[in-house]
Amino acid sequence: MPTALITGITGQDGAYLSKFLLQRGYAVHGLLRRSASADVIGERLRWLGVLDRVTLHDGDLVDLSSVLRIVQAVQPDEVYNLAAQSFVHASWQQPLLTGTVTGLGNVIMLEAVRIARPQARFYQASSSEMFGKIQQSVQTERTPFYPRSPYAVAKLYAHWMTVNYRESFGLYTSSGILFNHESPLRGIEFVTRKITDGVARIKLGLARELTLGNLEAKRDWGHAADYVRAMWLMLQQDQPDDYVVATGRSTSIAEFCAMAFGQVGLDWREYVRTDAGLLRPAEVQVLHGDASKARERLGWAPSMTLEEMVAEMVDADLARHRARISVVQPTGASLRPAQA
Ligand code: NDP
Ligand code: GDR
Repeated sequence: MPTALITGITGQDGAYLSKFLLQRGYAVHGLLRRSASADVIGERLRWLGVLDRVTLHDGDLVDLSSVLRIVQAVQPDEVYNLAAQSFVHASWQQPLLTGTVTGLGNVIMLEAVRIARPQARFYQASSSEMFGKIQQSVQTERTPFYPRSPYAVAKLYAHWMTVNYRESFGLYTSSGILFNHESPLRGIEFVTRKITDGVARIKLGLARELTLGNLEAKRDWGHAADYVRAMWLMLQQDQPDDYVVATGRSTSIAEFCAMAFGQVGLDWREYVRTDAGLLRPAEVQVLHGDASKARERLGWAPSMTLEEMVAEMVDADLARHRARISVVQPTGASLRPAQA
């Protein structure tokens, strides 16, 4: 039975990847950082029905001793480094933490693998944010990077360290340059989930409006379940390499709003307000990926359309709020809108 170790197992991608690997007969282990809210930390894994099928190990990505001990004990065949401070907006308020976890954390993981399990195959969660102020209208593995946030700068450091460990030490390290991918398990601070949650609350009479920032920004959005498959495919190749993973379709926040509100028969323009306080100090205005290399070499293609994903996310948020209404008064704190 192959063994995988996932950092960031409690996040969106960690949960979907766990389910994917379990279905393929893997023993799945994950790094779990200590939280005062331990009772809710496994919610995504529970939602996918896999919480009791993964083995969680206490540790923190920025604590080499804990990571090293876990790699030594688990002896993984594959390591997926998904842990990060992943919210771009927060990275201007917490640049040092973001640099430490999102940047240096990757090298801590690489070191643990180099010392304790050098034959393991290593996946790094790189990001389309590294393209930032885009240098080519459609981005591929050969497009020059121009990061626009402390988050993207940290990811770029981690990306090049992953390449460097491959070239310096001959480790099997691959980096997936993944464009935005969403799902019903997306954190509520990210714009897609904030919108689908807002749609559900407005539809059910729990809120009157939704406040957003830049409506003109465009993203290339796919579904997380499709993108974790690409991560796994990368580690099944004979040689490690870097791959862009994207749908090739770029959509604005305003267009996403139109789709999500349209899903419940509402006109988004009647409900969406903008607040300059939600604009970013330096914005990534548009991202549009070309995943030809992943398609040709990995045989990867997305299986779900944006319309299908939006419908799934809106339906899931409607179901969540309906379930809460049945047990909580609508004025309860748990129903307050996200402020991200
Ligand atoms: P999430 O924000 O949902 O998950 C992040 C995970 O990292 C959580 O499990 C979190 O734990 C964990 N984590 C954060 N800090 C630490 C730490 N110090 N030690 C151990 N674990 C930690 O991210 P996603 O699942 O969306 O993304 C996965 C990875 O892919 C991230 O690295 C992200 O930057 C990257 N990425 C994501 C894209 C996307 O569109 N989703 C696109 C491109 C790259 P906890 O639950 O305790 O907070
Ligand atoms: P992003 O995702 O920064 O692309 O990073 P996010 O959903 O936060 O923002 C996407 C775009 O929407 C605009 N926007 C808003 N964003 C948020 N969060 N809240 C709002 O109210 C709002 N209004 C408009 C933003 O300005 C931006 O242009 C995600 C993360 O998953 C990263 O970890 C990952 O690396 C990249 O995707 C690829």
